[in-house]
Amino acid sequence: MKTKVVIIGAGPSGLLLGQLLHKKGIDNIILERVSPDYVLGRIRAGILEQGFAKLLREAGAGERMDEEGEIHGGVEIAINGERSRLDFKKLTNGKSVIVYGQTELTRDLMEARDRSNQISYYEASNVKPHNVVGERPYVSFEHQGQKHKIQCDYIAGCDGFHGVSRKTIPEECKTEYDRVYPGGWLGVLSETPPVNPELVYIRHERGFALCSMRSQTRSRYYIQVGEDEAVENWSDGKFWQELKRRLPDDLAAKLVTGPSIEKSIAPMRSFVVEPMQYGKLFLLGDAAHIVPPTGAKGLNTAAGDVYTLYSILDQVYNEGNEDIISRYSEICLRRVWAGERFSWWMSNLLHKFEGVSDFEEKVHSSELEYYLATELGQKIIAEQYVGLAYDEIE
Ligand code: RFL
Ligand code: PHB
Repeated sequence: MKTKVVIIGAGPSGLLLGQLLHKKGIDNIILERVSPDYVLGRIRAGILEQGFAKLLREAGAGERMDEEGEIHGGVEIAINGERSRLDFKKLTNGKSVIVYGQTELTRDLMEARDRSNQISYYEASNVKPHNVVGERPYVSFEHQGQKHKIQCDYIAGCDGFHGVSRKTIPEECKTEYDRVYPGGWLGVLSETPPVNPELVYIRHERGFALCSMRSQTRSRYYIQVGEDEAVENWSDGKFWQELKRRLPDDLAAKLVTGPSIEKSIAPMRSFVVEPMQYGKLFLLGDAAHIVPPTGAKGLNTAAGDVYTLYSILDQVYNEGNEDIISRYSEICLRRVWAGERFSWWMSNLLHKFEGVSDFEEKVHSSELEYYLATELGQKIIAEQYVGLAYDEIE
């Protein structure tokens, strides 16, 4: 087999890249380790920046998001029971975010791919990139008991944090920056109306909480839990009780509870690999960087990588400009580190982590109050939350 670009991984990064390249006449093949249903079963991101929404439309997969996604013009932050609203329209010159689940947009991208007749292999095992620094890169894999080999010009590693692509880069050719936070987020999805029309991020002495949603009838709530917590220890009743204790009183009184339809613990980690490119292999999304979920930046930063690689490959194939290839990592990393910094900052200010002294807790609380009390401070948070503009690639 032969194609221009082999894409490893059919998460949002791989599927979005595949569609955008296809629209520019650049053939590609996607190789995914698990089945489509397994990919769709992962309940993850919910907040899309405008840049992401634009790319999804460009990929021909934005129709349902535009119909069903909710535009949010603000977000709330509560500190020990006191609520403040960040008005995006006012603070960011009319920008907003869209509430539309990762599961839904992944489904839309899968359907767009089916319509495009580009090849995808699901349940592909032993996927392995070869010759990535040579003239003739190829990818080998197994599918339904048969061995295959695809020759290509470039390989896009969109295979998430545990994928094979990053591991292909020799240790001496990469630097990894890593920070693991103690504990994680216990999330519950339920068929209940959201407690507030907009998201509420909560700093509380018992730990962080977040009220989010997928629609007006489906809520997504999170509470920060300690390092050795397991989902099995959390009955629905115990989850709702703990959430209520962390909510401001007026929200606790309004909270509608119900059976969970999904419950999982997400770890909190900051991670970046540099560079994000090795020969003809490019890393995108979670394969190259991870953020704690607090700033809603994971998927959105992945979209920044997709935008950069797609713009570069468009210039390579459609304008004959090959020089631009070597700039991929440098262009991405500027945006990546901005997202890392924001997520790290939001996480530290909103969570209660083991090992942080009472003094530091007071300082965090005061810092957050200071930002929320001034328009300038609110602007700094709002501008980063709605997302920085993509760099022009030229
Ligand atoms: P994914 O989604 O992990 O997809 C990678 C795909 O690669 C496949 N794969 C392989 N395929 C072939 N061969 C191999 N050897 C392979 N190894 C792996 C995997 O099966 C998988 O299908 O990475 P991608 O596409 O880069 O997408 C990244 C996003 O999923 C992630 O950044 C976000 O979900 C992070 N995130 C959020 N991001 C936001 O922008 N806004 C949010 O509101 C937000 N909320 C969240 C989140 C992540 C969470 N969790 C669970 C970590 C909330 C949570 C709870
Ligand atoms: C979500 O709805 O899953 C969500 C929203 C905002 C975040 C993280 C997750 O910061």
